Amino acid sequence: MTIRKNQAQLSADEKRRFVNALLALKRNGQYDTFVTTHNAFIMSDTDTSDRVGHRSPSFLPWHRRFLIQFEQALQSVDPTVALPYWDWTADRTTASSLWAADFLGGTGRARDGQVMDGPFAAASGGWNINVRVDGRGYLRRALGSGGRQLPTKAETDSVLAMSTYDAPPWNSASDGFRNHLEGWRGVNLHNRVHVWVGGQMATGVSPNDPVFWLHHAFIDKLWAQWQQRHPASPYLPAAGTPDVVDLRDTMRPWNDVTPADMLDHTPHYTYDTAA
Ligand SMILES: [Cu+2]
Repeated sequence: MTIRKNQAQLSADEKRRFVNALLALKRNGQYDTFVTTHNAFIMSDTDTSDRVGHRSPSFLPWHRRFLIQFEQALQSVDPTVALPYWDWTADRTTASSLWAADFLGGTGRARDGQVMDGPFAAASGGWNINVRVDGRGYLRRALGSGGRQLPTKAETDSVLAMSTYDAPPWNSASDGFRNHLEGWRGVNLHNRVHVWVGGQMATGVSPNDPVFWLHHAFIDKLWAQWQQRHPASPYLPAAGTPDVVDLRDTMRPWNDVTPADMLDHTPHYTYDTAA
């Protein structure tokens, strides 16, 4: 059974196995296919046309399915590995163990943003940035640059309190839980974390930084917490919405999975704490 744990609670051995599985997927080419898929959806999801992965109700079930597929790829390398999550309301500084050299490595150097330590530093030789939006082939970060702050627990709780899943026009202008969690409106949770990390994480090729998976695993956990808090609040819209994935519509690129199939995470994994 897959149990997703808080990254701060991982043992040294669990960190080592997770890192090694990431490096193995990078070597065999599978890792970059996930970056390519994510970027294709970022480029095609728009507020006024067909939208699936982002700025739409299916942001949450789409990323849940995407993470399950990635976790299964990791487990094909090492069956003991599960995706950890990063609770950025708690581990909110650059001094967090998340950014230590035995895990993800730290921020980028001032000159060019290049990450200089940890297993994903360019000098390690195992983490070329191949799927990229500019010429730079090395991992970059600028953690908290410009004095940016990660979302607080209080800000996150204010979004978890929203009882409506999503609302017309079902895009980046919507009110409701999904768009506030995604961050196009209000206190801004998910989008702000991408910007706080900086580097590739602030672009469409964000999965180039392994912290992408830990960030989205926490977003996924927040969705589960919201469901527990609002058991009578359904996924919306239910049916008949142009350009938007309704409850029982299939989602690209898989075409065999619907939001309804993704509402319950427990057949796939559980969390270390009550969700
Ligand atoms: Cu994201």
